[in-house]
Amino acid sequence: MHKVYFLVGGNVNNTRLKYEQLSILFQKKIGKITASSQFYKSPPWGFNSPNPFINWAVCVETHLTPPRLMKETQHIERLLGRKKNKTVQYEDRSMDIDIIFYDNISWNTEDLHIPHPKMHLRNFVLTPLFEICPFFVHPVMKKDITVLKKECQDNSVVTAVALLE
Ligand code: PH2
Ligand code: MG
Ligand code: MG
Repeated sequence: MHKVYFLVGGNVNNTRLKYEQLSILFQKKIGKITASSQFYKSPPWGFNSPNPFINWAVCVETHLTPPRLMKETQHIERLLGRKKNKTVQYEDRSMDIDIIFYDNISWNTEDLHIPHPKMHLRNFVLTPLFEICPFFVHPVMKKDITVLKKECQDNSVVTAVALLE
C-alpha cells in the first residue's frame, strides 16, 4: 500500500458538491482517504484571473503505481469538468489534481514529476499540507513541511474557508 499526498483545487464552479463528488471518485478509483485538510482560498498564483482558487490537501492509501495514478487523476479531472487547452500557460480550471508526494520516492519521467517540482514555492500547497502532515519530510529536499513553509518566499494569503453551497 502506498501513501500519496495530493493537492487538488480549482477556480471555477467551487461548490461543496464538486468536492463531495471528488471524495467519492477518489475512494472509488484510487483508494481510502486517510486525512484531509480544510478548504483554503487564495488568489491565482502565476496568472491573472478574477476567480480565486479553492485548494484542498488529501492523503490517500493506494495500490496504484505513479503512472496509473496519473491516468486515474486525469480521468477524474475530466469527470469534474476539466477542459485542457494545449497552452503552456496557466488558465482558469474546474479541477486540477496534483500528486505532491508518493511515499518517499522521487519519480521523474517526461510527463510526471514527483515530488511536485514547484510545491515548496507555493503557499497554497504548503498551508493545506502543513495542516495534515507538518512533519512529512520532502524526500529530495530533506526538509519537513514546517521548515519548507517557514522558508517559503511566497507571501500570498491563503485562508481556511467553509464552502457554503
Ligand atoms: N494552480 C496552478 C496555478 N496557480 N494558484 C492557486 N492559488 N491555486 C492553485 O491550485 C493553482 C494556482 C496550476 O496548477
Ligand atoms: Mg497544479
Ligand atoms: Mg495538474
